[in-house]
Amino acid sequence: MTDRLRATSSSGIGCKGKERVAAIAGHICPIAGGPGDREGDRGGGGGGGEVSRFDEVSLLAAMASEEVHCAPISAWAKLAQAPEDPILGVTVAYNRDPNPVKLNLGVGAYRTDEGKPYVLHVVRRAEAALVGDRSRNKEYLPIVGLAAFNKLSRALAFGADHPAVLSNRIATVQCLSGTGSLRVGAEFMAQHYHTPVIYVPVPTWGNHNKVFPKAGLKLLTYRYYDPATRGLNFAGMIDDLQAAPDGAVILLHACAHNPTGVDPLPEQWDAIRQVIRAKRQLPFFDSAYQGFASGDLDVDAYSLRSFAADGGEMALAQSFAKNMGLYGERVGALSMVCATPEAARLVEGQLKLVIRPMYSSPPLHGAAIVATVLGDEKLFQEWKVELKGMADRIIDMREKLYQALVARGTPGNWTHILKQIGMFTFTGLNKTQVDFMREKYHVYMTGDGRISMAGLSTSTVPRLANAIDDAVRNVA
Ligand code: KET
Repeated sequence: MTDRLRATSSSGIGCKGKERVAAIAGHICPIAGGPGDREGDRGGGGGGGEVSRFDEVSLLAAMASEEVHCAPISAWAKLAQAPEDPILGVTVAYNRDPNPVKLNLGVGAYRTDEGKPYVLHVVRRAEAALVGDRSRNKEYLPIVGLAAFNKLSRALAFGADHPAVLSNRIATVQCLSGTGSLRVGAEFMAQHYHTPVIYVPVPTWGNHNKVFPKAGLKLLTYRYYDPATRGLNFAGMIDDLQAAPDGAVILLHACAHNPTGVDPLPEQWDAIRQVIRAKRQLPFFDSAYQGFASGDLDVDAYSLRSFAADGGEMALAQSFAKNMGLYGERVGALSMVCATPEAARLVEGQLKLVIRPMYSSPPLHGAAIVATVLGDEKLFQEWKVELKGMADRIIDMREKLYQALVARGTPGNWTHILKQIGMFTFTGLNKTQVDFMREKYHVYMTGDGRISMAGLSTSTVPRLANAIDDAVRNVA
């Protein structure tokens, strides 16, 4: 009997048609040459093989006509119900809500003032050029991704003339957006770094708490946000970094800290850097918002560049989801800044060993868009204008929401809406108030009281202000 037939007949175990299957299988075996007829098994050109395949088809047809009933017991029946993701699950709940005035301020995704998703003009133009270029093909990228994309991404983060860039001390690999870059970096560190422990700020982007332990790093925290001042707990942060072990990995948000919108000032960054360097810790930057915080790519790269300038080693996970609006294209890069070009070469080799068995090589289209925009001086300048336009619209929404709350006399101090930076406002609203706003006003935000300012528009500000006002006055 062929292996395939054996598999087919055994799949009927516990079913009504089992005997029938066995009878048919038994009838076929002699025709197929019987057990052990390997030539017939392979159907390798011999007449036996041909007959076997023919009868296999008859067998399947017979089984189908026999009404084989399997008991409806799933291998997965005992699985626990998985919770929705705290951020992406907000969109799931929003999509289920039939109310036409519903408002999604959960996920950090930019919307126009008409509340519509926005595809940047430079992206459309780059795509048109790519589609029109008949010399392009769809071959696999190398494991490390598109070379031009890696070079340009590195230059965007660190500056094209940065000594680390010019001396080939940075290993850059294209990854699946920011999350994929974090994960590949973390997997690499878990395997090869001498102190596989990572410290993340409290609070931090929720997925950090999952990505790093999944990759095998031990997750610990340092103080960051002070709810009393709604600002940075600078002293607490410095103390905790001092107390962390020498060599530990320290996760830092390059700019526009998510979810708090609170960033260290340049002089605070310098002090943070001195502690980290003195303790030979390894800074791992997450840069998901370059250009979104201030509207200026260079200003937002201050932290990265100051760490790179002192010659120490560091890691960077870079995302083009927000600043080029390429969310679903999954474009990002992991850069490992190393002490020597030789170390960078070794790191790149090992990163390839992480990537190949995970997803083999990254996708082409989004990286080609980024490389086209960054590599063309005219498109690059236009991108900067569009980026500034997006950042300015968010800043305008901060002003409008603040004014709307002041106009309503909403109890509390709301100046943090103006002071916080980037896509999000960390409102200070509690979970009960968040749930109340969802129930009564169909306003959706994350359970920690974070709202995506980029999802707000001139016409929806009054609705949000009414909801906040009601929640603050009437829900404890
Ligand atoms: N880092 C940070 C700090 C971050 O806010 C996000 C996304 C990412 C990385 C990952 O982005 P990617 O799309 O993998 O490049 N944050 C928003 C979306 C999400 O949660 O996935 C958010 O906080 O709403």
